[in-house]
Amino acid sequence: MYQRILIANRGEIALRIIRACKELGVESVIVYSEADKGANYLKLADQAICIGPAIAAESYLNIPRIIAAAEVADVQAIHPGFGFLSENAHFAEVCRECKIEFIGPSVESMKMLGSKLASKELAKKCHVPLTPGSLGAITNEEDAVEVARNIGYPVIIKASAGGGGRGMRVAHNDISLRSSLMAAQSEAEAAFKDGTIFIEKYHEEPRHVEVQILGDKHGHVVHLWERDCTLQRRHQKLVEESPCPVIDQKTREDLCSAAVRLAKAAGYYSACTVEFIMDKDRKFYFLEVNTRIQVEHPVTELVTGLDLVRLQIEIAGGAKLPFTQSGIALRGAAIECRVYAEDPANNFFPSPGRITHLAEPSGPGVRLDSGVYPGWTVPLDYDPMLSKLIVWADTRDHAIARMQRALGEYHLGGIESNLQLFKLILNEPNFRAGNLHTGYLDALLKTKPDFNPPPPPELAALAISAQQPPMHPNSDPTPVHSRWLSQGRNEQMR
Ligand code: MV4
Repeated sequence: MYQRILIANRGEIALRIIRACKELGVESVIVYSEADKGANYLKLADQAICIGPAIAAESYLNIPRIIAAAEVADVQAIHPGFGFLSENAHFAEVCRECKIEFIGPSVESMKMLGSKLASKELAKKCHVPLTPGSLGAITNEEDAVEVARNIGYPVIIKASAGGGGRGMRVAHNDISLRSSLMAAQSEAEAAFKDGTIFIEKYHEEPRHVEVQILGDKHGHVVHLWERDCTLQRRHQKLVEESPCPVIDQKTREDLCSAAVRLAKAAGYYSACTVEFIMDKDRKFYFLEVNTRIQVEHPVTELVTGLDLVRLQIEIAGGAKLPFTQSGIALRGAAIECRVYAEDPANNFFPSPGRITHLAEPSGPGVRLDSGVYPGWTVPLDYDPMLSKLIVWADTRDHAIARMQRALGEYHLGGIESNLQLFKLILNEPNFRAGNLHTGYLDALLKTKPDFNPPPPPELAALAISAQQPPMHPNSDPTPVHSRWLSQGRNEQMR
């Protein structure tokens, strides 16, 4: 096992990794930016090194500074967490050149799975169900129209290098397809320095279901069952759960074994997530692979009893998986709510500032992964996620009751948060019935006056409706405020 590792991240995931290190008897070195100098988790690490100013490009995304810290502290490995450098194959390559282990997959699997087209090609080879579409890049309008007519409208244009919904456009006919193509291409070129695009049949009102995978460096790959992450808003997940409440055991086994086939074919080691879309007929279609530990990993930890971060560190050090597939049980139900410092009553605008009061939930089956404390000032510079409240119970109904109880114990003062929104969601008959799709929350909020900001007086005077147009993946999914924070968004950041 390593003597010492460096954690190249911040907030609750940094603390999560420090905790895994302590349990492993590994020393932890945490890096931090000037914005995080007062963070409480810094004291829990064995060493803390300031790597630069608040702006992520000069701290958490700055490869030379992170490598310099790793060399000064003489660590053997770096855990990147999620967001920031976690899916940056160049960073993994630099680590390799510096003889520092990157706690994650190989550079080669990161590069391959980072391309949606390459991963779709691999998925096809191993008989993982794919959405009908152009198998390969679309390079001209005529090919696009031919593919679209063959698969039938509506279609979706996606960037091969994109992720988390960025750069997607929906077209309902030849005209809108033709007019969207160029824009999609140049957007992708600008955002990812890769203008490669492809076309797929567009699924309306799907569910988002993903499979947790673990592989070791000896060729063993297992799944840790699935998570349902359908409840989201503008590609920001809000509630995740395991198991998916609407699939039978046969569908579950098919889904999970498809994900294992793909990870095996990619020669994958460490943790990854294979994402699928599920349509109304409960048929699933491969979307993409996330080659990092995800925000919602605790949901899987609670239903399997495993420690994913510990396993990532052990696998990086060359350990064999300590179990086989038949030893991984799926027990009970777990739900996670992501608590953000943002105001649902004001268009989910970030609400940074000082936390003046904090009461945290606890008790049976409750886990709180939090990066904040009373007196902490939530910086504007990064993703405004404060904590994750995760509960486990023997059944989904009991887990919902437990989450409601825990939410009732949770109080945050001094800043706005989305805690009240979760209370509303957990009371909704459709949520309780597991009756969800990716547009569910937007549709629900439109029916709740408390969650629709009143129009500013000058607009009200002009009688402009406060109602928003329906959200389509072709409109810019990034809320205005997070475009200001472009470099700092966790998870979605690449
Ligand atoms: C789709 C889709 C419908 N049809 N692909 C969004 C994130 C990116 N990973 C893929 N996404 C989608 N791909 C086809 N062929 C709808 C979405 C989508 C979505 C997917 C998962 C979770 C939330 C979503 C919200 C809007 C659109």
